[in-house]
Order: sequence, then C-alpha cells, then structure tokens
Amino acid sequence: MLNRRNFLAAAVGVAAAGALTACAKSDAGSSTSSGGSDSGGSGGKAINLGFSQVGSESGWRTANSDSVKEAAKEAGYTLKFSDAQQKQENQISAIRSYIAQKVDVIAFSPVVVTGWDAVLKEARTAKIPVVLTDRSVETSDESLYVTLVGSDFTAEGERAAVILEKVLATAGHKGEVKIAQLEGTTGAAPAIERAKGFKTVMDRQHKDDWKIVVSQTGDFTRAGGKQVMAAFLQSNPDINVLFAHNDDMAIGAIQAIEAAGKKPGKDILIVSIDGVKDGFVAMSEGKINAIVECNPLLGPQLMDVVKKVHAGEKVERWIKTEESDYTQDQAKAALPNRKY
Ligand code: GYE
Repeated sequence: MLNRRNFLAAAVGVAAAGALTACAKSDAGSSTSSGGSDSGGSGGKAINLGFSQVGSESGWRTANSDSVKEAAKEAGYTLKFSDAQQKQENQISAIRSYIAQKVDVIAFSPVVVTGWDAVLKEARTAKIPVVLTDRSVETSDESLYVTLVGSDFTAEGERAAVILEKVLATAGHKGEVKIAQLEGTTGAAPAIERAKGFKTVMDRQHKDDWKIVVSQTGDFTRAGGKQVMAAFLQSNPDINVLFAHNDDMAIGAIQAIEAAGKKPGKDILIVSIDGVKDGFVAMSEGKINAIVECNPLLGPQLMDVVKKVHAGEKVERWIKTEESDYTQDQAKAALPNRKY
C-alpha cells in the first residue's frame, strides 16, 4: 500500500523552476524571517519554505515543531509555519495558501495517508516541490512529492513486539498475554504501520500465547489515552499488557490504570513508542516497561533536503531517522540526556 520500501533505491531530482520569488507578506500561520548564517539558496535570497504541521497533540509533536523552527532559523530560511490541529482540511488550506504565496518549497507532515492528490497536483502545476516529513501519504502518482524525511513506523511496531518479549521475560510473566492496543490517529501512517509491524511479529511468533483483546484510537493524546484505557478496563478487566502507539497515550492510560486501583508496569505491562522526556520519567518510575524511540528532531535533515531540492539536486526517496529501544534498567541513566 504505502510502498515506502520501494522508494529507497529511486532518486528523483526536482528543479524548483521559477519558484524563487520575493517573500510573501501574509501567511496561513506564523512567519519567521531568516536570521541564520546561510541564505540557503540561489542568488543569496533566503529560501521561502511553507510548512504545514499536523497539530500539537503530543510531546513528540512539540519537539518536532521546535526542531523545524530552530533549524529553519539556523539555515537562514524564511519559514511559514501553520498548525492544522489534526484536521486534514486545515492542512489542505495551509498548503493552498503556500501555493498562492508562491513559496519555494512546501513541506508537510500529513495527518492521514489518503486524500492529498488534488492539492499535490495544484503544487505541481505551480512548480512548487513538496517534501513530506514524518508521515507518508498514499497517492495515485508517487512523483507528486519528492521525498519523505521520517521514521520507519512498521519497524517501530515490530521493535515494540520484540521488546515486549523481553518485558514479559523480565516480569516472569506466565500464561496468556492479553493485550490492549491504544492506536494513534485513525488513518495516520504511524497508526497503520505501527499496528501492522506489531501484528506481523505477533502472528509469526506468538499466535498461541498473545492476543490483542481490545484496540481503539486514542488520537495520540493523553486525554484520549486516559479515556479509552478507562473504557478498556471496564470491558476487559483481565488485560495484562498495554501497547500504546505513543508515550502520551501511555501516560494518559497510566492515570486510568491507577484510578482503577491497578499498578501500571506491574499488573499491566506497558510498551510505548516515541521516547519523549515524560515517557522516560514514567519508565524510570517503573510505570512504563519499555519504549521504542521515534526521533522527532527532523529539522536539520529537513532543511538540508529542502536546500537540495530547491537547487534541483537529486535526493533519496526516503530519508530515514536513526532510533534506539530502551528498557527500565536504562531509563534512569538515559533520562538526563533526553533532548525532547
Ligand atoms: O509518534 C506521535 C505524534 O507521526 C511519528 O505523531 C509521529 C507521531 C508520534 O503525535 O506522538
């Protein structure tokens, strides 16, 4: 479906023909003028980058937005930044506004995978190259965007299942593993692919002993995680594992577990994804058992790619981020060094 793996070998060059224009004054969101050391583009003119962010749903997202803003400043670009509040229609209007303002490059982190063809075609007609960050899209024509800078979410889901094996062994767990899954935003690449990766390992290695007994979206938020987990505990009080697609939902779920008189990390073993500071705090307190890291600090890589794309250079179809896994025994030592 997403064909991300197929993109690896391919390289596409896109010339930002004729797209270098004077800075537009109005904006769909906030606009930061260049202040960095590098004009980042041809003829000494600052690259004008329009960035449409998903929202501010999680600690990961906040770190990601900060990274993009800082890196744009550092690179000396003019950044137009808008927050879509997890709504696709807001992202589409932000992108349309960037097209109308004739920015040099558009970058966005798509809230869901489908429904982008029309606006991507409009960008192409305007000869404005599009770079995806963090999340991928499904499109009828893959040449509608140049590259994706982001993580391998399927691998993250697989890593979560593998680390759960370790967590169960460390806890000396015997008997059936009854898993509750808190999914990310419905239709979002990380929700689809993390669930897929986890299930692949589960079906291959644990067909008989592991079962996902409940699974529902918590929209990547703490409030969502708390509310959905409370409902899970009502309908399935025998759950003994939680797999949360991000730390924020796990943190919300911990509150629901404690409110139900159970011990997170003991009565219910918890594995989540991201590795934000609050996740590490919960892990060092013994409430989360393991975290699969997903690095949000994509800004510097993104600015580098934007510069190349703007200059018409070839770039890889998928620029992946490097990540690690962490268990409770590593949490305390790693905590002071967490950057987000
Ligand atoms: O895991 C979650 C955020 O797309 C990788 O979105 C990102 C995910 C991240 O809300 O916390």
